[in-house]
Amino acid sequence: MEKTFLMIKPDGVQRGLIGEIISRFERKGLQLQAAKFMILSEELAEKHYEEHKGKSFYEPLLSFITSGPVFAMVWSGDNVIALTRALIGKTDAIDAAPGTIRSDFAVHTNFNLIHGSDSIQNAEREINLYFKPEELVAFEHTIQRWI
Ligand code: IDP
Ligand code: MG
Repeated sequence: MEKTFLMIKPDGVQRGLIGEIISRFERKGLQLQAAKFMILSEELAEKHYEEHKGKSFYEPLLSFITSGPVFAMVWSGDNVIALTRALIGKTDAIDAAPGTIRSDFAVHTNFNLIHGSDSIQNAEREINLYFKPEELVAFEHTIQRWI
């Protein structure tokens, strides 16, 4: 099954939205594989956002993402990357469709609550940045046959 890396950013943690956000993925029928509550080092933040190096928002993004704890997760499911990106909504809250996480809770692009991988390659890269293979929990998610 496809896997993705999702991370509730420091604003989501500070605003008390961990439970609200995770419940949306649970109710969708996706499967949690790993989770970690942590503060990103400068080094990890740079690796995570290396594709944005040089852009105007890169430096502020690094200080923001390392400014407090994040909740990093791996989720799996059929089409989990596209499905979670759809539940998260567009980067800018103004463009995010109503009912998405960013539309429901975010106001500014730089405080958009959650990160989600955008491709299979990036998902694999990001999962490996944050988790060791043995930290992914293999188990039978018994409701899968109803989803
Ligand atoms: P995504 O999170 O929707 O995949 P990306 O384009 O990959 O969006 O950008 C990564 C993160 O960088 C965004 O989630 C947001 O926090 C920040 N960001 C992107 N564009 C801007 C911008 O124009 N202003 C401020 N922050 C931005
Ligand atoms: Mg992105």
